[in-house]
Amino acid sequence: MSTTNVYVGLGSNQGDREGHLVAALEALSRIDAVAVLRCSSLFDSAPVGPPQPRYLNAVVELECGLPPSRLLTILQRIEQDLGRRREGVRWGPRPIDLDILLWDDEVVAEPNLQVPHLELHKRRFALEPLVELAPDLKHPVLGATVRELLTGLAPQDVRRLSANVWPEASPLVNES
Ligand code: PH2
Ligand code: MG
Ligand code: MG
Repeated sequence: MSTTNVYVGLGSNQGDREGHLVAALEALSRIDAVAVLRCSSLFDSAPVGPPQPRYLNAVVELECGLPPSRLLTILQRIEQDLGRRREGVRWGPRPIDLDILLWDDEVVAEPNLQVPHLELHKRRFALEPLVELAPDLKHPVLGATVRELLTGLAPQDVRRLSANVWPEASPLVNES
């Protein structure tokens, strides 16, 4: 089976934020044909979008043997299982959000999925954790590395937090 390194952004700003991120991580590690390779630290971040509570954000690196559309469907299922309802406001509050940020150095353009994530280069809450894992990874559309994208970004209120339950020091967890 050929596999791809995939970076998934996790966010939560409702309920037990860290609990939701940990539950999502556990669900990711149970997917057949997916192995969780590494986790970033946790970052507490001011909300981008309408007024709402602060987010907890992180990024995980997966080794994935599935096509992008299949992984997307599974991520949406995990979001639902963790209480996410889709009818909310755009960029509104959510117990869990799982976004495919990068799919190796590939561009994915499908009706319901664009990778790299269209907002990635504007979002410090996604780039900071991503830089921890893969600073030299190139954005396949913009050509800059993840570290360069972060350096060029205006300040945003994003603070690294120490974790309680989240596996702080990657490499981590059980591969499935
Ligand atoms: N996600 C959003 C909208 N705004 N703001 C922060 N700080 N973190 C997020 O994960 C986030 C957001 C929609 O996906
Ligand atoms: Mg999102
Ligand atoms: Mg999303």
